[in-house]
Amino acid sequence: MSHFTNKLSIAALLAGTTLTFMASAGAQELRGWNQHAPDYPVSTAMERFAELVEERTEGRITADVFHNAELGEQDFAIEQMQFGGIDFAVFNMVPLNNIVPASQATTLPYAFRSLDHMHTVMDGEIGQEIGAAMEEAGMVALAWYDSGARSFYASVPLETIDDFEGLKIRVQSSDMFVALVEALGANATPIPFGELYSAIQSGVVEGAENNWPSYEYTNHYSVAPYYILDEHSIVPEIFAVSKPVWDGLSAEDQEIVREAALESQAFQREEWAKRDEESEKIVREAGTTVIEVEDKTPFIEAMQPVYEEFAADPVVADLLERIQNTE
Ligand code: GTR
Repeated sequence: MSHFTNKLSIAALLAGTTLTFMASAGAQELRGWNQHAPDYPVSTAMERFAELVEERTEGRITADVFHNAELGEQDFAIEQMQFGGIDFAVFNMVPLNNIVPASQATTLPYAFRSLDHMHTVMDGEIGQEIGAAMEEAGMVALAWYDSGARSFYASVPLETIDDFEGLKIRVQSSDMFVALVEALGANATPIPFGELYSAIQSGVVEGAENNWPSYEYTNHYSVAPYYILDEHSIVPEIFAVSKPVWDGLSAEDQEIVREAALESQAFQREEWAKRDEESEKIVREAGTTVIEVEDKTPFIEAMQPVYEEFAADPVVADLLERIQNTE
């Protein structure tokens, strides 16, 4: 590097530092809650959102994502979001079940036929209506992330529906998921995600349910190496901004934030598809017993009581009917 360019780059560096300093001095800082490790598709997409927001507001708004549930477990984070203690987050729809009844239509077993079906529903009018219900509960829905299909796994052989009898299974805090597990003849125990590995290892529970990537990166497959692909729920995840925080943004910044969330959604879905495959491969290669379920009818039939209980709510019933009628 010549003396001249050297001097120039130092000048540029100094100018840049001053600019960054000026920008961050008056910047609004948003804190984002995230359940997962930094390389998980939800995490990298949230980081993408943060970059876009900072860039497009020219540093007026900065966004920091706290991974690995560093700001607290999911149920706590949901409460915080409702009054602005946390500014933005990505939540699974299941722990929202008890708070926003409309969310139940998206987590009822076998409500969505495929990931594509889920996308069509959530990206359309029904997704907007569910978003409006979320907003009444203090969270502005900006995008829907992927989370694959959830299936059961256990530390003991889990090969047919009969193996569920008497099994202790961890669920998220959702009355619907308690009912779903009980409909299979098992016992449900709500436990935070971060405590699940040791709960399985120490025998507090024998099983749980999740998608390939969560089953894989938490190493649950090493303590619960029987995975039965019943694929009971294709659950979307919500990218939301806390309503009090959202209301404090200018219309221009709201637009930037909304657009950034939607772009992060497209990125997340691509990353999800890749990670889903990779995780499945890792788990299978590790020697996990994976049971394919060719005919899901026994599971669908066993879960009917869940429909009777939760689709009795007229809001859920109406959403569900329209979900099922969406091509
Ligand atoms: C994951 C989801 C997390 C959390 C977790 C769980 O699939 O991405 O937000 O809900 O499941 O089971 O607690």
